[in-house]
Amino acid sequence: MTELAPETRARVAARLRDQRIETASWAYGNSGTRFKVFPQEGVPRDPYEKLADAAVVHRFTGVAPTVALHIPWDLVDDYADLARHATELGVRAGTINANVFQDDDYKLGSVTNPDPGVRRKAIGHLLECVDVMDRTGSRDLKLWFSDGTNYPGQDDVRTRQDRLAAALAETYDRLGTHQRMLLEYKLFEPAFYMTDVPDWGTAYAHCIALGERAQVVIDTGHHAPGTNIEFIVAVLLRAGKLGGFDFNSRFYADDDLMVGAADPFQLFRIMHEIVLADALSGAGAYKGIAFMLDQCHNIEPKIQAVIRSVLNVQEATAKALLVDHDALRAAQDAGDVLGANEVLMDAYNTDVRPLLRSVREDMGLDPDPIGAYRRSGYLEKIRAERVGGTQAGWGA
Ligand code: RM4
Ligand code: MN
Repeated sequence: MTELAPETRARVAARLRDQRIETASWAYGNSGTRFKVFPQEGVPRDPYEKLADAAVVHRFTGVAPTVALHIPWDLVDDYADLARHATELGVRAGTINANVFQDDDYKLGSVTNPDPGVRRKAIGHLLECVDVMDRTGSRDLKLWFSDGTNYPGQDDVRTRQDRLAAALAETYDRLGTHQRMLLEYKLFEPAFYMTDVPDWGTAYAHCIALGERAQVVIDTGHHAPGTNIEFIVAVLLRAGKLGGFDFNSRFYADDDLMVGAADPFQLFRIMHEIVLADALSGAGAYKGIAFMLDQCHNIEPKIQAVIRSVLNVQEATAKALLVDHDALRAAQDAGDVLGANEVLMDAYNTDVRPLLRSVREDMGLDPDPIGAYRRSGYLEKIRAERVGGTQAGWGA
């Protein structure tokens, strides 16, 4: 690699220092597939311990100060106390994720259920999540609906859209002026025939109807294979409707593997669109895009996997920041197909690890977060300490 020009290095380093990545509380708990959950030693027993693990990720990476919570998996009596605990650990509660997919009542849907009583219950939960946000100081409410049908004719598509719109409107109206609603879409699963919010277009249409503070969230695992996700990123950015990401990677369906593991090039292409639009940090033209991890570490050590994921996002971002925009635009304007592609590939093929190591040193961090974490003995400590009780998982 040719040496980076000092001004390029300084520009990229400054952006990397300012980048923020939110980790998810459920990544620290036990998880698995519908076939088996393999419990791990040292897994948190409650949201307080999840926050402690998240704080460790932040301690070693320096860029992960917030933690997304999932209600009711992270149910506590006193959210103000939980928020205080987070502050003491050096982190903060981030996005609040609603859960209207695990009660028996939701067999035929939550906010789209044919039964008005079930719809009321689901909306009640969404409103409660806004109460939680008020207490934790969270900015974003993230909504993912498992709603859908398994058989043609099972329910009326347009009526279900009406029910969804009504529920979203009631929840949106409850938000404070500083709070946002992030609407997530997913192609299929658990519904197999029709999903009520299957794609970005549907999410976008609902967000447009709701207003400015309703935004689309892109979970990278929620598309059909081969979908050009960076195109969706670009279109939503242009419309001012990209609220955030749930990062993860997938080989087949919604695999929830570590971001950047399956397809680091796709992650680079996504971050390239973000950098092009000056949307990387709140200071840019686009304020407040949430860069979140939504992953499950079923067989690998969880905290280390979250650290790895943060580093993967940083590496993709660093490469995206190295794209020479002037050269790219010149090649594009000249119709130089291969030249333009080469500009992009040059950046992608740069080894940014030395740059990131020095950025971490500048931040007073160990240049090797994974090595530092392993040497810290934290895993051995929690394995010894967290004995007894019920480990956190998807039910708790
Ligand atoms: C869903 C969706 C949500 C996440 C849950 C755990 O598939 O991606 O964002 O909160 O899973
Ligand atoms: Mn998600």
